[in-house]
This record gives sequence, C-alpha cells and structure tokens, in this order.
Amino acid sequence: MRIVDLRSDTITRPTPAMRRAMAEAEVGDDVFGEDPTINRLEEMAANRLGKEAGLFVASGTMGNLVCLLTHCGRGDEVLLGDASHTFLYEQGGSAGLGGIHPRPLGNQPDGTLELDHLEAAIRPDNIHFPRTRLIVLENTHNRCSGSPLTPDYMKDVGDIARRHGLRIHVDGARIFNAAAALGVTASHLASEADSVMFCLSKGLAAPVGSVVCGSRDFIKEARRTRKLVGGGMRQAGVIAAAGIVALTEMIDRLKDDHENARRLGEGIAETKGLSVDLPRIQTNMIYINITRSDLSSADLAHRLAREGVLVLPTGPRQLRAVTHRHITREDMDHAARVIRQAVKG
Ligand code: TLP
Repeated sequence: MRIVDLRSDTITRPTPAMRRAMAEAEVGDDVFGEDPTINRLEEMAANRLGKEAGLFVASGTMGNLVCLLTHCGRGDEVLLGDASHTFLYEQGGSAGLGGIHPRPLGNQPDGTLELDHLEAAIRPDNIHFPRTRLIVLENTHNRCSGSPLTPDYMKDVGDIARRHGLRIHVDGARIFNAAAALGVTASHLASEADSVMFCLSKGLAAPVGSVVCGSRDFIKEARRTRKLVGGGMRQAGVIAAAGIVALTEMIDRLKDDHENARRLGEGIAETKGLSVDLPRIQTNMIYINITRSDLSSADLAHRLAREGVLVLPTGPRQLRAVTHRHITREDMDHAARVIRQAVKG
C-alpha cells in the first residue's frame, strides 16, 4: 500500500549525503571542546543566524529548556503564547526544573502575541510580583497553522523588550521555513532575539539535533546549563556531520514543502464536512477542522490510516498534516482524494 506519512516533518530520514558525512566525520571529545565537526556546525549555525556563537543540543526541547534556564533564575517570569510549544508540549520543564514562572498570553491565529497585551503583562517593580525577564516567541508557530512571524513584528517586540529591559528567546524550530515563506534570511528574522533555537531534525532531515545561537557570553553560560541537564556529548560529531549537510543542502528545498502543503489544502478546501483556512497555509503545515458533527478526529485519522494516509489528531475535531522531503506533489493529490473519500464514507 502507498504510505503518505504526514504526521510530522520529524519523521524525515537522513539523506545519503548525510549518511556518508556521518561515516566519515572527524570527531573528538566535545565536553573538552575538541570535536572539530561539532565546532564547525556551531560556527556555521551561528553565521546563518547572525549570532556570535552556537551550541549543539540533543533536541528542540533541550534547546528551549537550556535557553530558559540560562536567561532566568528561580521565580523569574516568562511571557509566552498559550499555544506555544514551550508552554504546551515541553512538560513545563522550565517550571519543573528551573522554578521559572510561565505567564501564558493568548496567541492570535497568526502566532503573534498582541503587542498591547504583551506590554501590559510586564510587571512593574513591586515586592508582590515575580520579575518579568523573558519573552518567548515561536517562528514558525506550530499550533497556529505553521504561521511565520514577520521581521516587522519581531522589531515591534524588540522595541518593547528594549523599553523594559527584557530578553527575547525565539523557538525557531522551523525558522528556515519562516525565512523561506517570507523571502528573508533567518538572520534577519533572528536579529531581535537574544537567543534562538532551531532544529536540524525536522524539515532539514538530520536524524538528531538542534542548535542554540546567541552572543558569545550567552552561549558560554548555556554550555554550562547544557551540562547541567545531562546534554554534554562526547564524539557527537557523528551526528553533527548530518547537521552540516542539513544546513548546506536542505534549506533551499523547503519551499517545495510549502507548495505541496498548499496543494493539499486546495485539494480538500471544498470538501463538505471539513474546513481548511487556505490563506493560513504559508509553510509546511495544514490544519484540517472537521465540521461534520458525527465524525471525530480520531475516527477520521483511523479511516485515513487504513488507506495509508497518516495524519496527527491535534484536537477532538482537528487534524494536522505536515509536508517534508519524502512527500511529492502526486502524494498530495492522492492524499486529497483519500481524505475527500473518507469524509464522505
Ligand atoms: N514538535 C513536534 C512534536 O512535539 C509534536 C512536531 O511534530 O511538531 N518547538 C517546536 C515549535 C516544535 O514543533 C517542536 C517539536 C519542538 C520545539 C521540540 O523539538 P524536539 O522534538 O526536537 O524536542
């Protein structure tokens, strides 16, 4: 049976070039700073993001955690979206492990935080309040249709942060998707951020890893924090090598994933029983809402899986489909046909 796996771009397998680079990677002990392949990846990543230094971490979750623990002490407050990955899907790690106080603000459908709300949420100096330290933004915004945050919006948030002496962390798990969708560089998108995390293991197809980028001083501290959470790796150049291929060879093709996502959206937009917000499909995510009252997302996902089309239920009446390098235009037409049929049946 033809399988079209749209559950996530995390399912991407390494390319042949990645496997070759991994086999041939020069390695050393990274805790001593002696792995040349990791050092090269960190330097390349920092250059791409317009920052002074980079730090290779095991995952996006670890990268976000390390950044929050580095920016904030116990009892400090973080302003972040109520639909952000850091708030919803990282086990509340910064609170659990770091005593950091999360203050969730309503995300707008395009992934932004309303600027007036953001500024109003910043605490004045008062013995009763936690100290607001950090703003966390997500770009692209996973739960908000994979929307990219624009440089103009980033600049507005940067102005607020500067006025109040706050720092900004960007969960840029898919920042290269955002850059491709907006036709700007990732460094432009990250210019207001004090720290930015991006993932090598999603649309860029590396098997493992994310990179945190920031100032030399911030990364020095973040390296200590990474060790604290058990993330100091040794001859991890064997996985960083794939990350180098991801950065050099896999960014330019992300626009194909975006075209495919749009194609699937268009293919099912008119389907009775479903609703898809077409203008919101700007990157590689399609959120499908079920409007038929007798069909749940679990039921529909199950029907689709029987036909080889795999999607992720993200709510009782919502499914997510994500495009990536294993998905072709023809897969999109096939998946659209299967989805239309399953909703009817
Ligand atoms: N997202 C995954 C799963 O958590 C569902 C996905 O399939 O989308 N930030 C953002 C915006 C993310 O989407 C993710 C992963 C992470 C951080 C965490 O990255 P990992 O999985 O590497 O810890």
